[in-house]
Amino acid sequence: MYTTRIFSGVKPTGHLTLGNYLGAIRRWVDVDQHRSDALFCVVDLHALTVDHDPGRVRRLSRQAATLLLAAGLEPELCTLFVQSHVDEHARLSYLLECVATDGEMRRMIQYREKAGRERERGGGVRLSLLTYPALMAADILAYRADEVPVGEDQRQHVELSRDLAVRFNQRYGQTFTVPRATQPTVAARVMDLQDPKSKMGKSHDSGSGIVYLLDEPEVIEKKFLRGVTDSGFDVSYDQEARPGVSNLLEILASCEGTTPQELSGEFSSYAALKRRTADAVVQLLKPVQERHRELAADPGHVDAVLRKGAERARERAKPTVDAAYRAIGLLPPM
Ligand code: AQP
Repeated sequence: MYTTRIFSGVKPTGHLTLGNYLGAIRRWVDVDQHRSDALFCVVDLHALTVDHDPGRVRRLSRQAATLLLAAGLEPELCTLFVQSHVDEHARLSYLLECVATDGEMRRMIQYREKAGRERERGGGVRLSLLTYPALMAADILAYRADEVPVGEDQRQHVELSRDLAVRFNQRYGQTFTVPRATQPTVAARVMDLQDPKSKMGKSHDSGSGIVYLLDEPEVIEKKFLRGVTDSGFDVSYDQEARPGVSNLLEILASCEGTTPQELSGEFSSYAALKRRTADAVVQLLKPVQERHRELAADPGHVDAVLRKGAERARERAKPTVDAAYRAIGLLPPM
């Protein structure tokens, strides 16, 4: 019986990337599922906050679940499920919208960036993009999670979840655990290989700077070898002055279990650094890709894991969400 509970998730808005893997998934597999009551979720409702194709979201949801198993999540050790299969997320989200303010939602960096992108594309901005952090807070608070292992880009949303938990507890009585974000020491923010000032993001339009977990080895090599580096020749770690090289050093350090500072002295050229990083990533992803091929051939198994996972998740979330409904002043069903 573990005393720590962990919750985290991935959005099926695109194919999973090296950023998702190094920033989040690898820790879930190697550490978190072995030391806690851990829940991992394909957060499909979040994929509806931007322009989407229904069939694609369904395919990507299944692919994300299959990849999480291929990466090494074990259904005997953790709970893997799809967000929309557990009604408690949406039920609690509304209550948290009644606790949050529109000002704090509008301050979220991800909202401002994504709303900007949607406007550039000429589309409207969905209201759900603004309220997304309330749903994300519901994802976490429904399980009374203590820890939320995420990449750096999600820290602000976890901070908001903390604020909402504290505010709810103060106003309506102790209901939620106040969660905290955890992030890896290296590769908490993997950058785009073509634009090392921007995060490697799965829903970005151009794929040439984004390494996807299912990219063929030759494609991975090509992406690294063609990646943007910085002016000058020395291979030193300086995220401000040398973002391209520093990103490669972070990725390589994460693959090899060392630090970018330690690695920086080992290279006399950018080409050598690119080559070794490409090789390290290919090796790291090889077993995941092989296992993915096997699992993709057996969708019945993945469905069974998700069905069982949703049951377990529901059992955990319902008492807390019911308690929140009572605490906030809603009459229990007669
Ligand atoms: N580049 C990254 N470096 C480190 N960690 C990352 N994560 C995402 N990108 C990086 C972490 O992976 C987990 C799942 O991410 P997500 O599915 O919530 O979102 P996303 O991959 O950032 O993609 P989006 O939101 O669909 O769109 P874009 O592409 O616009 O960002 C999280 O823990 C996240 O921190």
